[in-house]
Amino acid sequence: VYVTRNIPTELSKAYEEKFTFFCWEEEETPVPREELRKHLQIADALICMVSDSIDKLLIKDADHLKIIANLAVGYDNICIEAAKSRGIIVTNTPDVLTETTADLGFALLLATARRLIEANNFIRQGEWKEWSPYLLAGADVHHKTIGIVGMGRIGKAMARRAQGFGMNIVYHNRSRDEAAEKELGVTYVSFHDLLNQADFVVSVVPFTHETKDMFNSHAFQMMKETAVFINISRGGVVNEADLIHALQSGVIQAAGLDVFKEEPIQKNHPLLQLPNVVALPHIGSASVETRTNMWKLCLDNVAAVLNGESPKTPV
Ligand code: 8YV
Repeated sequence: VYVTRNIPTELSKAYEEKFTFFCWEEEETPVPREELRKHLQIADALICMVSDSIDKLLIKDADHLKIIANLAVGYDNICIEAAKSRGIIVTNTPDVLTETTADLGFALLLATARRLIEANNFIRQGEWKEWSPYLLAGADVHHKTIGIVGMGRIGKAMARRAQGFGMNIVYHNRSRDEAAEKELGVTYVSFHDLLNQADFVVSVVPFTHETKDMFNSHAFQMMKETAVFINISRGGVVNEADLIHALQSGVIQAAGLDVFKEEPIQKNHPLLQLPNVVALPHIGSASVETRTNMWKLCLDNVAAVLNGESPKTPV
């Protein structure tokens, strides 16, 4: 079993009698492609991350591979077609990370609206000289309209949190979800209407050919000038040049971003120079408990497939 990061030994221990684990041990650098290719020629199973691109060419040479277990719910980093054509099963880690990712999504929304990072920097830099009425005044969250783009598991978990804040909740999705409407009191609207109405536009869509660059200059133009854009899905759904322009020229008010087109994002990236951006290093599911559960699910899936059984969470 090849693992592109260090798997916690307390988790892999239970499987060591049956499987041999080879891990890429360097925390600071991703496994070089050639190294990965070499291992994939002999591996029966691969455990990988969103930052590993498992493309056609790698899969073509993976003669023994039976399963690619992604430590993520999103799987846009894997060429599913190539895996399918070779009969390699792909699994992901849905459900176990839903609530944790929605917690982070809401934290990012609150931090962006209420300017928490600016406020934290302000006080640490000794700039708090006196109290004034509009010092670091942000935007209210409670009772505003949230527009959730993507009413999947995480979208629904965001809606549950928004209910607690007394928010009006609109959503857009490929297809209408009447069960969610009943259960969560959310209203289906077109993408256009969502952008028009929402004070907070939250992207929770998977990255596909259809969602690529869906948040572009047209979309930002349709949003309110006071709108806050939150992205906890994938950087590829945003046209970043258009977002930078929208944030610089007051087309929208602020953005909270956990994901970027190129990750890791470089320190001098224009998005990181803007005061109205809160940026996080793709930590949506990064709680100790959830990361452990994600590893466990990956290992369960690998063990099932290598034992000739069906995995728990196939893509
Ligand atoms: C990643 C994510 O798994 O699940 C996803 O799709 O984006 C995250 O939860 C995480 O960054 C580790 O790869």
